[in-house]
Amino acid sequence: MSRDRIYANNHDDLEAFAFDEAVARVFPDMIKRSVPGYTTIIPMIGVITGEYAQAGSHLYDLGCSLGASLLAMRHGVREPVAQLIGIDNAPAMIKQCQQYVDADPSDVPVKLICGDIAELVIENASVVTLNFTLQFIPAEQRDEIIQRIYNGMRPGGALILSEKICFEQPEQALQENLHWDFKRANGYSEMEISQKRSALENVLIPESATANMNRMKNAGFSQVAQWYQCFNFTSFIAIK
Ligand code: GEK
Repeated sequence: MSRDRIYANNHDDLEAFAFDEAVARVFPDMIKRSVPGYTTIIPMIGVITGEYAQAGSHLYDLGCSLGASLLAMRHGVREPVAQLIGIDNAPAMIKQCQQYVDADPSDVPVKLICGDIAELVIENASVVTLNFTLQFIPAEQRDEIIQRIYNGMRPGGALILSEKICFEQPEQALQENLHWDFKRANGYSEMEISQKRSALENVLIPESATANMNRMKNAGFSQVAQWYQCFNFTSFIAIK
C-alpha cells in the first residue's frame, strides 16, 4: 500500500483538496491514518448489510472511492440480492475500484458508475451506504439526497451514514485536538496536518450529529441511531 505523503512538503500554492490520481494512489493509507474509527466502521458495514439486505433488492454505496465499504457490503450479504451499485464522481477512484472488484471473488453482481450521486436513480434499495461522502456534498443539496434515498428504499431497509461532525465549543476543541493527536500517532507531521486542514476547508463541511439525525428523521426514517463515534467521526443507521 503506497504511503500518503501528499502534504509532506511545503505547498506554496495550496490547492483545494480533490480526489485525483495522486489521492487515488495513496487513498487506503490516507483514509486509515486520517479517519479515527474507519477500520472499525468498514467491517461493521458488512455486518449491518448482512442484517438488512433483502432478496431481490438493490444495495448502493454512494461515494464508493476504491471500494472498501462496497466490498464489505458485498461480503456481508446473506440474501440473493439483485445488484450492488457503487458510484463515485472521481474517475481515478472508479478506475481503481473496478480493478479491486474484478479481483474480488464473489457471486454478488456489482455495477460501478462514474457519476454524480445527485443524478443517480435510487430504487428498490434495502441497504444504502454513505461512508464519509455526504460531508463533501454542498450542504444545500443534502436534504434532497437523503429524501431521494428514503423514497427509493424498501420498508425495513437501512441507510448507513458516516460523517465527520462538529460540536459546540468547548467540545469542538476537545474532539478536534484528539483527532490531530490521532493523526500525529499515525505518523503525520505538523505540516501535513495543517496543510491538509487548509486544503479541506470549504471542501469538507461537517454538520452536528443532531443536524444529521434530524435530516434523516425529517426524510421519514422511522428509527435513527448513532451506532458509533470516535472523536469527531461518527456513523448513524436509519431504518425506513
Ligand atoms: C470508503 N466510502 O472507503 N457524487 C459521487 N461521488 C462523490 C460526490 C458526488 N457528488 N462527492 C464526493 N464523492 C469510501 C470513502 S471518500 C471519504 C469515501 C473521504 C466521492 C469522492 O470522489 C470520494 O471518492 C468519496 O466521495 C468520499 O468507505 O475521503 O474522507
